[in-house]
Amino acid sequence: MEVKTFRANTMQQALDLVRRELGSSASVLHTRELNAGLLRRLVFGRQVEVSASSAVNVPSRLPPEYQLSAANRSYAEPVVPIHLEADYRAQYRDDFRHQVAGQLDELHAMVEKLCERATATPAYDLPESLFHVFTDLIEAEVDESIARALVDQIRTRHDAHELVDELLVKACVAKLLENEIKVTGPIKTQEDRCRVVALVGPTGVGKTTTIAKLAANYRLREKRRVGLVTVDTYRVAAVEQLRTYADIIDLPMEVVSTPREMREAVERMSHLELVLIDTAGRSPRDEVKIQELESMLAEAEADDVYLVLSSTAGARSLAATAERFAKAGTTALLLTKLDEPSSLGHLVSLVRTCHLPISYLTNGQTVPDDIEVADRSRLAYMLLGIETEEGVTAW
Ligand SMILES: Nc1nc2c(ncn2[C@@H]2O[C@H](COP(=O)(O)OP(=O)(O)OP(=O)(O)O)[C@@H](O)[C@H]2O)c(=O)[nH]1
Ligand SMILES: [Mg+2]
Repeated sequence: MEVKTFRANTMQQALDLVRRELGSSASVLHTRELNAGLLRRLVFGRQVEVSASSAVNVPSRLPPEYQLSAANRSYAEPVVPIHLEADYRAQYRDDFRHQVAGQLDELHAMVEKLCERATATPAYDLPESLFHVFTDLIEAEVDESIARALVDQIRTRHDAHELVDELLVKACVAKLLENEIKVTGPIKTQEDRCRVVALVGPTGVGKTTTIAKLAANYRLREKRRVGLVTVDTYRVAAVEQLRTYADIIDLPMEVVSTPREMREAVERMSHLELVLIDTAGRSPRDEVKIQELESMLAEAEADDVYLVLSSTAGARSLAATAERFAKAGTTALLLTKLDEPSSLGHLVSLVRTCHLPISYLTNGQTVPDDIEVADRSRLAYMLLGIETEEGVTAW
């Protein structure tokens, strides 16, 4: 039995081909629509395929008015798809609805993507490498207006031929950010003077763990005389947490609960080179407690008050927290948990707008290893999500 396949843009055209080649007594055995998906249809156009044979005589599955031999048909007459035979109509309707719903979903996703791209794309033409850097910054969650400002600066400062190499462009962007970052360097201890450093901040950001890291490094690696003071009497377990570290590292430790006790404790430790003060986590919205903190640290005559901020917080919350804790007399930022978020771009606005320099960065729970002195260049690369070949700076 010879079966022939015909393809055309419409069912009408396909049936015309069948009629022309095999005659109007031919039997249509099978029909299908090609390029059913929206994308394929957009790219390749609509196509239908009809398989027919003049050698068999199967009962027609078409309603009488649509049969190939229908005498009253003219070629110009619109042909309803062959699927529309009576017993297939319900099935066809369901399939059609399903298909349309799928196509609408596809279309919706495409429109959304286009809109996203339109908002993420600067309204002007960027050289390709600069454009890639721009989209990488957005992906690293750098605020869009900052990303624009950075690429704009690069564009105005460099000729087009200098902007061909993407790595070079990234290095330029990192350099721009680096110039805006302020750091304190490590805590500077002196043999004949006691330096007092306090850590303050919201709850659970890693203050006590960071105190332990600093204490262990200054005591064990730098061989400094270190003491600990905690004003954390708010949480029972908090004192025990610090005492455990003090015992392991073999450090003197005092627990205080009033400004007077604080002054006395620091005086007793004045023969040491470094006194680290741990404080209870405070809500940034609790102005009274933050004010209390300030009075306590004033009695300690703290040289440095590090505001500990977790990089897991959002950009706006970080900025608000930095502002509210300013009342406690903060002198620098200490960023923790850099190992947790998948990108750190949200910290860019904080380091650019906060007037405080950055002291240390912590990147894990391990005491004493997961801490490093903040370095402007390394921090710029980290925040922008640019890979570097150097490993983590050792203490
Ligand atoms: N992933 C990660 N976890 C950290 C880091 N630093 C501290 N942590 C963890 O964060 C949790 C809270 O740490 P703490 O040092 O108790 O935080 P805190 O700020 O003293 O908390 P409060 O005293 O309750 O305000 C602990 O599970 C730490 O192990 C860090 O750099 N990375
Ligand atoms: Mg604590």
